[in-house]
Amino acid sequence: MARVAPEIPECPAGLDDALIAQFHRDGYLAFENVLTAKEVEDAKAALTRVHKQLFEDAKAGRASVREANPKATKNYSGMHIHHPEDGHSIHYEPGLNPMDLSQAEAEEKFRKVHGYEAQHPVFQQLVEHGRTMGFIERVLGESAVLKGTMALSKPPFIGSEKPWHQDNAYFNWLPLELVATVWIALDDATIENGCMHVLPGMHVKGAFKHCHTIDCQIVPGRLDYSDAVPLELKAGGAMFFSAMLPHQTPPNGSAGRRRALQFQYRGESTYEVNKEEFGAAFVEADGTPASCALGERVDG
Ligand SMILES: O=C(O)CCC(=O)C(=O)O
Repeated sequence: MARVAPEIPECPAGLDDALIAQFHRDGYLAFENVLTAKEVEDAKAALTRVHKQLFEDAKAGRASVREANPKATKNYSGMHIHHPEDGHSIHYEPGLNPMDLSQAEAEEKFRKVHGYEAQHPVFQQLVEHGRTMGFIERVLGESAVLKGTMALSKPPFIGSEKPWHQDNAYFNWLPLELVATVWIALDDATIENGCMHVLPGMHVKGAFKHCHTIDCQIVPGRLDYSDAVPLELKAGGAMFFSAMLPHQTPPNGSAGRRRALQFQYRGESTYEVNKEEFGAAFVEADGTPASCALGERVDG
């Protein structure tokens, strides 16, 4: 795997035709200073606030604390706190019970917060920001609809790997090309602490079969990862990528946290289909079903 991270350009005021063409060629764009230092600090404080509220709701019995499904793969085997009314949730690293920890300790050990956009005005603004949704609308070529939000954290030393995958493998919206994600670094993201890695240009090669190993991931041996590019971003830097682009993040081997916000969007002309219909569209060149919903369990 290539280990040299390219220099990332400053965020432009807008995306011109050359940058749009670059997105379609490479499957992604990455810029530094997409968010200001203040926007990053506000987002980190809002994330702490959302975690604290849900943690306190769980302590008071207003939110449910759930063990993972015993059949879950490693990356989904940690405990969850789930809000019963709007469904936003926190998912922790495996092997710990957040209720045994202080709020601050638990916050340091979460792995994902899902569906938080309505929980804080800072997030309500960020998901509609000209440099998040605005840029996505430029690369999709039409108005965008927010599909989902995640906050992704890799706790120091235990933050786990997110294996190679295509985001569309998890979804069910068509056409496949009209779904894209913004990933925003809230801490400096480095190779050591688990920055994004991508395979430039591979978004045009169609779907790759996914299976369930430690996560829902591209079947080992399907792709050559020697051309993978690590995208180190300073806090406030962001990448915009096609839901067809294979990407991955390594474990956090450092003593610091690696937090990121991820907003997933679909073009307004996209339409939702059921698992079977999506399974028939998200296939490899020879028709092999490739989505997570149709992926088998492969222990490895
Ligand atoms: O932030 C990360 O570690 C990886 C996020 C990601 O690729 C995903 O959740 O689809």
